[in-house]
Amino acid sequence: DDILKNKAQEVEAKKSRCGLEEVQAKLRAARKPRNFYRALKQPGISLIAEIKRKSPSKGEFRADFDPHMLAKVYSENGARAISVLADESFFGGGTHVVEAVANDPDVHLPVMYKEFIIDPYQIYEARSVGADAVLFIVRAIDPYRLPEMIALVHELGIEALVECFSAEEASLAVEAGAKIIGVNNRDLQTFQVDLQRSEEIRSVLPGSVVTVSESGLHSRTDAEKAEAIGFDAMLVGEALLKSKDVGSRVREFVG
Ligand code: IGP
Repeated sequence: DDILKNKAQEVEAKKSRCGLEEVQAKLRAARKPRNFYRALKQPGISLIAEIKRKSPSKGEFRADFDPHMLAKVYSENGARAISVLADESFFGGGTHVVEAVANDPDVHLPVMYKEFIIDPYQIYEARSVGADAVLFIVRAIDPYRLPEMIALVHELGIEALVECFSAEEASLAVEAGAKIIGVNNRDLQTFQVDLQRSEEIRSVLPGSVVTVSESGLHSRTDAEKAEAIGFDAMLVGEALLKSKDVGSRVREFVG
């Protein structure tokens, strides 16, 4: 809740610095979208590898944090998409970080703009820096606005990963037009990871949606569990970011 209040202020400040028209003009010059949906739908569980400097529960992940190096290593070792934190206050990211990764000549994977999105302005902003997908947290968005937010994302030629914490939220997301649904294994209030809950939520989702298991995955065994439950993809941050040899850790997850 604090995060969202903070975010609303941040968005207002951004709008007054750089109006919607300006963002839309920049958007027209952005690179062409890469297909995030297709990237996840390939055979075998797909890895979305995450780039974040820190998190509220874990602090800084590595002393030599370098988004370019991470993106390059993720790409070269079999990740199928990259998630980059746009949030600065809590995760040490930034829109400019997403922009750098999305336009990095060494990176050809689809890039997701990971942010607490509460306003359509942020969707235009994401596309204007070259993002191929955005994250929506169902809990953070008014339910009646979710369909229009998802429709806007699709109109811009990109995808939305819609994150849920319960079967009710997941059904709401499907009804709102979500094609890709993420189940967060970590409760954002208690920071507890519960794969059982994810399995229950996965079981109520229709086969037509692409599903992503998010947070708290630490080994190939976890990846295989997620795959066995029926997830098409997994979103992994900490386990990769904390590793000395990031490349071999990525290969381990990819299997
Ligand atoms: C990655 P982990 O435990 O592998 O670092 O988790 C990702 O799922 C997590 O960063 C995340 C997140 C979020 C962060 C999932 N949903 C929403 C911020 C906001």
